Amino acid sequence: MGADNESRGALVVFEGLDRSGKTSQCGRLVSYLEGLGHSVELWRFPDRTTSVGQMISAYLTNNSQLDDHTIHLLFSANRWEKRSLMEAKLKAGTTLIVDRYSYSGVAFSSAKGLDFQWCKAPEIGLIAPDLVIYLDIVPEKAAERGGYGGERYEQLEFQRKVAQRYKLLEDSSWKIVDACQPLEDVEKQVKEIVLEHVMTCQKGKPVSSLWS
Ligand code: NYM
Repeated sequence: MGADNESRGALVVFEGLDRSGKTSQCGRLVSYLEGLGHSVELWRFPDRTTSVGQMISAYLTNNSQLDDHTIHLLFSANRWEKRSLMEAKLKAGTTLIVDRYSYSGVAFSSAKGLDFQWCKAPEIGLIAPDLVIYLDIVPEKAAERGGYGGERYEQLEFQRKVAQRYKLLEDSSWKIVDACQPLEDVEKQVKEIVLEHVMTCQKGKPVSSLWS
């Protein structure tokens, strides 16, 4: 894809509860876009490969204990350490499909009882997604899908609280897709929505910042 000033990649974020199908949908979407000849990369947060990401991973797997505020800021720092690379990729014409972003950060931490606005504050200034696909599933249905993996947060009662917090974060960049449908139906809808947004970004839609 072209890398002139007019044409840039799209920042497409997938959000949803644990076991809502984000990871499968992201993988399928990337293959589809690659097949159409787009420059595209799959990213995920937390990015466990960095040193901050390793601290987060140790926390999620119960190998370390951290204060709730501290882990919240680490999740945010993990996005900040990728911000300039993200901007460079988008400007060079690469579309980024991102499995979780700032919305997860706020939904999960505020579900623990942290102040909602406090949770949003460290995300201000990160690149705003062009599109957020929220894979909507009732927590009970998600829990039925082969069970949770045993990481921190993967409990039905907590996921119910997360779902309520997510609802408070919906904005005009969101498209809500019913994730209880068969995988193929979800995939078809996702492809249609994403293609439209990729085209809009190629036409020169400016990059904007959270949370405005
Ligand atoms: N999570 C993820 C947060 O609590 N805050 C964040 O900012 C992000 C990006 O990490 N249960 C939580 C949500 C998940 C967990 O994510 C690990 P994944 O997608 O299972 O690797």
